[in-house]
Amino acid sequence: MSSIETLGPGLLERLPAAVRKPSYDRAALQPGMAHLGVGAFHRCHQAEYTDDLLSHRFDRWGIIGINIRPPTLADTLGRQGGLYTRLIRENDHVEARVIGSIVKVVDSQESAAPALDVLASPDIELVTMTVTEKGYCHIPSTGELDLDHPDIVHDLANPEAPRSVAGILARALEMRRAARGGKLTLLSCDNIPTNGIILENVVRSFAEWRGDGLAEWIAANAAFPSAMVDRIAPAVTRDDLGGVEQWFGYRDSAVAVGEPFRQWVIEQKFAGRMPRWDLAGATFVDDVTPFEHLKMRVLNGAQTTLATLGGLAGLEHTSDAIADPLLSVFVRRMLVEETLPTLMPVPGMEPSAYVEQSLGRLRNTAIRHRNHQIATDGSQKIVQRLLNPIRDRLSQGASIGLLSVPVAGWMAYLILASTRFGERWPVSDPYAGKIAAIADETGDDARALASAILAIDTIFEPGLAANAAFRAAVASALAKLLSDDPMAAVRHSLEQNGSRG
Ligand code: CS2
Repeated sequence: MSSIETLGPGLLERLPAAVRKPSYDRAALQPGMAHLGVGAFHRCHQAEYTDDLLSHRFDRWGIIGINIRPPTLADTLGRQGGLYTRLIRENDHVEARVIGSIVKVVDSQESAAPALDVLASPDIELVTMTVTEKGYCHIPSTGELDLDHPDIVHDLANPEAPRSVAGILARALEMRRAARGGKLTLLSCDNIPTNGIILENVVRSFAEWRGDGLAEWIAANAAFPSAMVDRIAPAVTRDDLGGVEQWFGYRDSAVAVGEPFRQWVIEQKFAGRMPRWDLAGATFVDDVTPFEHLKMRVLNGAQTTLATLGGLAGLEHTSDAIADPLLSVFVRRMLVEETLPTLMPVPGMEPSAYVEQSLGRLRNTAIRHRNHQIATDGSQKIVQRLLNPIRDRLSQGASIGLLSVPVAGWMAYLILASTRFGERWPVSDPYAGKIAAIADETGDDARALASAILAIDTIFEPGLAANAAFRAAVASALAKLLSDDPMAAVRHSLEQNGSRG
């Protein structure tokens, strides 16, 4: 192997001119916050905003990055002193920058103890997290803590050695109370609706169960703001790592790649001191809801639609799916005709311009976002992306013929992964086993399959599942999606739901 140098503090002063480096005194940076879930998204989003803020106004806001699930961090970010290259890519354009805001990483996959040490420390005033939708162990249709979840069952029995995010945070807060520690803001950066409320729900449920006034102490000493976060940052590939080596001549095993667009809207509800991310382009508001609906229903709704339908059509990436003329027409019409009318006014944003901007972002061919990656954990995503707008449409007495197709697409995607339907692809979704069992028992009658899946009330709220128009639209689309010509479902729905604009 060649003797290419690896990125680390020693290389900072010798980086090629094309790579921007932190403009503040990184060696002087002290930790003030912790982040749970140091994946590609965190490295392209919160850590970059923090890096921007530090160059603007240096303060004690270094990040301690913690992973409580794989992958481990010690051999990648850890070995590089927390430094990594963040690439912004758009078609042929590449912009590189080394981000310095992560000062330390902690692996806590085997036991919660290392994470708890950090979270309970008085230096830490804020905990941010990207732990994926399913990381909250909540019931998607209600937002309540899922008391049957194996990690929750475990943590309720072993509260001092927790495994779940909720269990770890409740324990950390308990340790802070015992140490007479300071107040803590806990900021979820995951794509679940009212993410602050859900986080607060799951932590409070734990604390109430623990008793001894912990829930009251948390209510007085912690804050759980909601936030809308946005930047497309797919899982990093070998090519991305190779690119840095080839273009810039050093090795970096913690590269992150994102698109140019980024947005962060944060509810102004803090327990104490907060990083002034508003100076770095984030927005602090009183109510995140309109922003969150816009983003989850338009951008994320389009992604899930293209991922499931594109996946069924054998297309690999979002950009391949949106380059398909039929899927491109479908997704725009679905958003404009059915999704937009469900949105509340968003200060400073024109919804149809937002749709065009979002579709433009999805066409970026340099962002290799795999349809299978986006389809992962679809059961945790479809409520906020598709089912909530469908529910709103039904309550307005309006059509849902287009939005129902990707719901059937999600069903077909998991059904076709079952043994009975030929294990078309490997899937990862907490409901994959349940849907495979339904497929095995029910066989290939689409109406019966749709009916059995719609009966899962932790995903489909019973009022919605009982709606005749919704049931018929899903069953009809599902029959076609399971046939040899899955795109017939898309063509048919476009014909049936004549354009009104
Ligand atoms: C994607 C999101 O994988 C997924 O579910 O839809 O990660 C999406 O790229 C981000 O929410 C964009 O901000």
